[in-house]
Amino acid sequence: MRTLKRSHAQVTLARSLASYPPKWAEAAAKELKGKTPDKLERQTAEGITLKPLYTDPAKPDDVPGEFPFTRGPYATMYTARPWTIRQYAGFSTAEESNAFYRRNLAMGQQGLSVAFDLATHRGYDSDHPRVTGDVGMAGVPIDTVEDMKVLFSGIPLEKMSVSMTMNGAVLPVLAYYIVAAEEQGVKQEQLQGTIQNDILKEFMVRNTFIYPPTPSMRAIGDIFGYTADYMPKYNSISISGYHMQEAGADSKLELALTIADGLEYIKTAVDAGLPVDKVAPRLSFFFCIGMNFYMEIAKLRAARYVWANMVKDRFKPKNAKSLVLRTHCQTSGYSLTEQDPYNNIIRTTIEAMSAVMGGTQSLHTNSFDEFSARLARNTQLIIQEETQICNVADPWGGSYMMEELTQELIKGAMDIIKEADAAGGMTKYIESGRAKLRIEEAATRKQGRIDSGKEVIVGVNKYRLEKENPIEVLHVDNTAVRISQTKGIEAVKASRDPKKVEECLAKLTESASITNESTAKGSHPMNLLRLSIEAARARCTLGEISSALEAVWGRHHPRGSVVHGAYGASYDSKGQDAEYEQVLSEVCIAMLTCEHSFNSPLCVCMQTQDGHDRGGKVVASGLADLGYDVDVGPLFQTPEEVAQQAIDADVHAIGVSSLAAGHKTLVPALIKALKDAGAGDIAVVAGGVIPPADYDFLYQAGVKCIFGPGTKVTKSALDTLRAIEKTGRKASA
Ligand code: MLC
Ligand code: 5AD
Repeated sequence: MRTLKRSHAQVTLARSLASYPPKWAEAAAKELKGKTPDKLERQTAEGITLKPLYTDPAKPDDVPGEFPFTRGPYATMYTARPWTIRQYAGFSTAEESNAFYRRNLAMGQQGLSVAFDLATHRGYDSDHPRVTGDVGMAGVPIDTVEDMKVLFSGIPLEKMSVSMTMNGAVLPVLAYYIVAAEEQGVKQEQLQGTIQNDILKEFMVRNTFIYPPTPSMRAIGDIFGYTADYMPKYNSISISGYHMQEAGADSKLELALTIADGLEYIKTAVDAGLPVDKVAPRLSFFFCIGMNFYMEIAKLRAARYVWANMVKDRFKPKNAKSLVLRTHCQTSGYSLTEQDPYNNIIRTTIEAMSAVMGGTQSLHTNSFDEFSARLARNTQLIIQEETQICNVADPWGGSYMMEELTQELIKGAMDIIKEADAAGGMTKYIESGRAKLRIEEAATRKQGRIDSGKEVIVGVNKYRLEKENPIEVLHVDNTAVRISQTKGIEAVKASRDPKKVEECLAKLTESASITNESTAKGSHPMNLLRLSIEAARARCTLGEISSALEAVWGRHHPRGSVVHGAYGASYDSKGQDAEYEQVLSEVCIAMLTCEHSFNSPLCVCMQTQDGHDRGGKVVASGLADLGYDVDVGPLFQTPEEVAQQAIDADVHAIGVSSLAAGHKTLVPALIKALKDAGAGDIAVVAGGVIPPADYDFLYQAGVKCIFGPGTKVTKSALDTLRAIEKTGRKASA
């Protein structure tokens, strides 16, 4: 009987091999653990057989799961296992976020993805005075390992794959995760998941760094080393282009800079003495999927091709897994609109389709507002379970258009990567400011195209509703969260062994102080993740661990800048630009009249830990083209610091950009600080993601204008001018 059965299996395999390219059929059978790929064929209601793969007989090697992986990282792709539905979330407290995760997992979500608040990102405990407005707002606060234990309470970490979006405070956060699992009885080698750990893009776009680039890369190298040794199922990084597109990069730029970052990370690991095959198989990627439907599919295909080829050429790995680009995708937040917000459900669905057709491994879907979690999740479940989309791998392969777009992106990305190489690699390219500038130029051009109507956004610059219906948004009581976190910190501090704490922190400082030069002289630093794990066990707080490193590494302070000419250039001499010219001339006349003689009339600032600076910078650049003299404040200031800087620069107005929900605390504090310093006549205007329900509160507090998402820069320019005129503030001599 046994012989008969085997021969039947052999016959089926032979039949499969005959109907599919043999290399693919063999790889597919392996992924299916012996099952033959013909089992993946589906009969449709029409009586047609849908095959798991369609190929060009002239190109038998052009299949998913084979080098260069253009068609997908796995042979069978979703026909055997669909992507992971991994919704990104975190808010208020660890208890509330934990309850939210558990509800979602019960309803079909498949993996977790943690959003931390900005205080945690930037290495501050919740009781630190710099982060008053940020605690619990755009993510969950984690001060000690006790918070992390609550976050995952009742969630078996040996089974659940968890992504954590953490870059700046990556050492304490990963250490807390490992220790929280340990105290659940889960071993390090069982942990599966991903830490974002991608600091290079933070310096270009996301801004939640703590330390300067060089020591930040040391921390990453230590995490690579530790996870390669002890956490074989854990993805040590998620190399992100997502935030580049969110900051305004087009798909080609996003693709190129992300791959270039990835190459830089492998180089860092190899330079630190780690073999490429130890690190590369556990690098993962993260792309943004916007509304350019075909281009986004081509981008994922091109990314896999470029990565496989470049890693092969540069690092000559032996393990084929080192060449495979696996990625998470998130639908674009930037493409969503405040106006006519139900359109966002449609946008997200279309973007999710691109991500899936491009072959993503994991996906987060936004929905009509950030927190309508059920619709967002169901968008993915419907694609997975109702549409039959999962039944074919790389369905776009072989399309004339898609193949050509893929090739175009490959070529374009290679050119940009060459430019980064010529600068000496990504770290140097970023340090030169060129990478950031390229993104800011692209962002400013895009804003110009939208404001001038060349790029249509339904409900915003075309088909706009006469009247919007108000939408309820989640309100987090920031003060209550801060008080409860502070109590938690006090309780942990009261229960721990202070001597042990001191020892752990001293070891971190000592290891951080050992530089490359001292290593060359024979002094080898202890691995920083290992030391952070010991500190986590001893109940050191996140702020303490971060400060122990900051003591030697210092904090990184970026400089603000504006892009000149890109906004104005998007307006042409026909049609819409009458408005542009009018605003420009009004501002220029105001600049020339003595009464409002503007020395430095406007300061655009981003307060406390809110690092989302695309909006603020694009508006600043647009205003500069429109005749304003703009001073962009540094990131991460307290309201009092912003007030002082504005007074020192003798500005007429301050534009506050807010994206992380701190406006209700921070903007009134700024107005008070101005009044206290006798500068209450400086006009404060605000922009960014501010729910209309908060507008009255802010007007009451003294804000002169509020510019929500979708406001044309020309309008902001004119309204701000009127506000300045009303204050009657004169420039000092
Ligand atoms: C998958 N598998 C298959 C298969 N497909 N096996 C056989 N046949 C197939 N067709 C196997 C894999 O080999 C793997 O096992 C396992 O199934 C899981 O598949 P995966 O492809 O690794 O998926 P997943 O575990 O979901 O990992 C996806 C990932 C990872 C590699 C992209 O890095 C990830 O989950 N990233 C998420 C990042 C994220 O959520 N970021 C949010 C950022 S939000 P094995 O054994 O090989 O592992 C943000 C916003 C902000 O940043 O700014 O705040
Ligand atoms: N919860 C859910 N989604 C979030 N995002 C940011 N913070 C959170 C959070 N706490 C998403 C938004 C944003 C993108 C950067 O990540 O979609 O646009």
